[in-house]
Amino acid sequence: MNTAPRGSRLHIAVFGQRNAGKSSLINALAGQQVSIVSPVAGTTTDPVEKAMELQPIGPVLLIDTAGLDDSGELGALRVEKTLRITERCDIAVIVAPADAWGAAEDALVARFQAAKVAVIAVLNQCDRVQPSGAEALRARKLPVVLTSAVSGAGLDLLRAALVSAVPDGWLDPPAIVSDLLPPGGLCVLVVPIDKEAPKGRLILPQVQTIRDLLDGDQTAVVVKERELASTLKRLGRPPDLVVTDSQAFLKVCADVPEGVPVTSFSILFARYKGDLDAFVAGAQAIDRLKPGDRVLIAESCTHHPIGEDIGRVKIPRWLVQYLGFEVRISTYSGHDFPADLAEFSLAIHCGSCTTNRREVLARILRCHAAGVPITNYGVAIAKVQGLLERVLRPFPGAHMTMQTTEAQRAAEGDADLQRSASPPSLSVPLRPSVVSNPIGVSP
Ligand SMILES: Nc1nc2c(ncn2[C@@H]2O[C@H](COP(=O)(O)OP(=O)(O)O)[C@@H](O)[C@H]2O)c(=O)[nH]1
Ligand code: SF4
Ligand SMILES: [Mg+2]
Repeated sequence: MNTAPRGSRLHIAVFGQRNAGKSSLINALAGQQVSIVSPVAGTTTDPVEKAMELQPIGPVLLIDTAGLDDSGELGALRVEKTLRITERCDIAVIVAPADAWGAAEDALVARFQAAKVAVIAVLNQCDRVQPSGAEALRARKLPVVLTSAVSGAGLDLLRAALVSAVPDGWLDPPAIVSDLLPPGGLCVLVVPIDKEAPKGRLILPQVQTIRDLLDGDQTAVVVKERELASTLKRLGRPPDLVVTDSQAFLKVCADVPEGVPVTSFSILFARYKGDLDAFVAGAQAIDRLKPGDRVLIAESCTHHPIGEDIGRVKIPRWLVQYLGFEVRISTYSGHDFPADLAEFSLAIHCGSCTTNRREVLARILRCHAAGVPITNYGVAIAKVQGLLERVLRPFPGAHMTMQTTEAQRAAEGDADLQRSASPPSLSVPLRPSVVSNPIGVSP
């Protein structure tokens, strides 16, 4: 991806006074020495640009700038050069030492807001100084992140804030399904029509999947689960892929020959709306839950729960059946995601059919920042039904994540046995990624 042209990269520029820690933050974000860090004020003179892949956003251009308090004739020229970047940056990160946000930073915010550039306020050096002024900035609707470029604290939250600030259209999702089939491929879609299905129509993820297949010049055959076996016989050749509603996994996996790839709408949308890898790693953390642990069930909308609601009834029930003990479930709906995530041992997110990829990615990063594994409904259902391996086969990367986490778990299990100790606490390798679709819930 480093071959992406500069113009098609998201431009993220870091501004602030000299010695605020701009270069240190850029280096910490990039994970490498992009810019020279020094206590000598004015070390960064001309803007330094680094084209890189910043997960989960993709190709970005990080721009480090000279301090805006540079003095003298040369300093004035540098300031002018720095300010010219205003015209071409997509996100402005304004950095100040955590106790020193002042009028100069406010003036910068005003400048970027007038230019309709997204702004993030960073109070840096939190390891050294007590932060002040964060609430006042938040009250002005500015995203504020507390960081230490030295210890790395707050960097995940800064990444989450960057994802939230990404302008529409930048986080282009991958294809829904068409890239998993050869040209002219044949896909069978299994759509249960039960009492939870909306009257007279299909739900959005099903419609979007059909449309994606048509856009890919592929063939979609849509059946209910009861007609699946007879339809497979009549097709004349095995389909390239079978996609089912997660709630029909068990029957569909039994009816489809072992050699035919199977997955679910939820898993397709886990990839499309976010990061399938992260959700797989998160689902594996179900095996680490202990009695009484707190599990967050997060829904993106405040739909009216009907019947055996998936988030409130079915998933909690399946989870307890799988674990063999009770956990404490808290459900959050809509845009309020809990501020304090640290009390949870796992988050299970809904399919997010009504929200965008950006929000889901930001939530994943916030969970990761708090050390909380996150998965989603579809991946969690496959996990507790023992079908994760089969439904991940079409996704080699996510399949490998599953195998790696299982091997780690097995190694930990061996160590536990040897020590005869209690199970280890959560330590799932978390990589940024994300979501799925509504299962039995109409969007
Ligand atoms: N303690 C502490 N020092 C920092 C932090 N960020 C930067 N520094 C130090 O502050 C000085 C200036 O940092 P630099 O990144 O060059 O600042 P810039 O002028 O804004 O680019 C260097 O000595 C850094 O090591 C931080 O978060 N904590
Ligand atoms: S999957 Fe869709 S309908 Fe269900 S809670 Fe999430 S956003 Fe709402
Ligand atoms: Mg610098």
